[in-house]
Amino acid sequence: MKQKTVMTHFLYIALLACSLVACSQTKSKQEDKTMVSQAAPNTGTPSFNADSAYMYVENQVKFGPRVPNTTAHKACGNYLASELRRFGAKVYEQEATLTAYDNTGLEAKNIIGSFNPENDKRILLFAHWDSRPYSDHDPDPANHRKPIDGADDGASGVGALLEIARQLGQKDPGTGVDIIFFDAEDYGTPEFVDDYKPDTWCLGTQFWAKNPHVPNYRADFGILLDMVGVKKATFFKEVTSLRKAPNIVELVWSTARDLGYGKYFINATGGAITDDHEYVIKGRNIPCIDIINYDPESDHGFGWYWHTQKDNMDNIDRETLKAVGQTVLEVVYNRKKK
Ligand code: AHN
Ligand code: ZN
Repeated sequence: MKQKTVMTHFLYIALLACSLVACSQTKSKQEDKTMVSQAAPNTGTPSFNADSAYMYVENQVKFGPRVPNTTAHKACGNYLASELRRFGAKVYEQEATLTAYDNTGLEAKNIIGSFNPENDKRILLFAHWDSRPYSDHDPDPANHRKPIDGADDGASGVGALLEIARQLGQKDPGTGVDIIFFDAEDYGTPEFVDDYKPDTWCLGTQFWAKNPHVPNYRADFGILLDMVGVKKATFFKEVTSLRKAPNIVELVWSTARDLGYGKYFINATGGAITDDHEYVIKGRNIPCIDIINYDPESDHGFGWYWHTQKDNMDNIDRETLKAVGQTVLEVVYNRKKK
């Protein structure tokens, strides 16, 4: 802050000197101030490429369901780490055997890509990359034990973040950014086995919160992208996010509105959702929000396709990916203003 003030004064003095020495016309203080503020980096946000994000979603789905302990899961995990590396991130692959609700040992991998790793001002962006081994909300009970494509539930958040990572590699955002793809979020107790058990979900996040990839990991705030790719998605202000990070909710929703994405980012409260952000908040004391497609009309709060065989590429829409991706990019590149 202090440094910024000094810099601003320096610029101001330089501009003033320039206008007095080099130019014959005298400039008022007001004009010089305007010039300084025009030089501020608020127009430098790159354009989020929705075609590119769509391709990253599609590429994940093409592996098949990314269920832990399958070859599709392993291959996709390697793909995600290599993409982050290609974009210039410092990549950590955190492997662990995590215990599922039914005692299955899950060979899980959290994938972390750090940009500007030495900067202690940091933003954490995250999504889960695994897909659910069950379709326990499918209208046809014969499908309940089938894994889902997880085009929206899993691949969409990761696809948007890969495009953000690509942009970060091309233009320095001037802040530290960590992108984490968490594993084993969606292996929670299926409805045909037992009632809802929160701690059987988000296993990768729970592990990372206790064992961060760097000791004493800190970020100023975090943003979770969960189910951010379907046509006509609606993002309501989620209750835990509002309680724990109200200023980040306001920042993100007002940024979206200013960019013209108000039809996606609804100015109303949604439900309280147990999701990866909750464990990052609790475990690391980092204020986090969840951008998640929420349907107040449905009985479970999520989209009609949620945890069914219909969560596939047919529902993925570039315009929704753009709304979310551009909004998050704007927040990252404009953080000096806030
Ligand atoms: C529940 O299952 C209620 N938690 C929402 C987290 C989730 C599951 N996100 C995607 N799949
Ligand atoms: Zn899910």
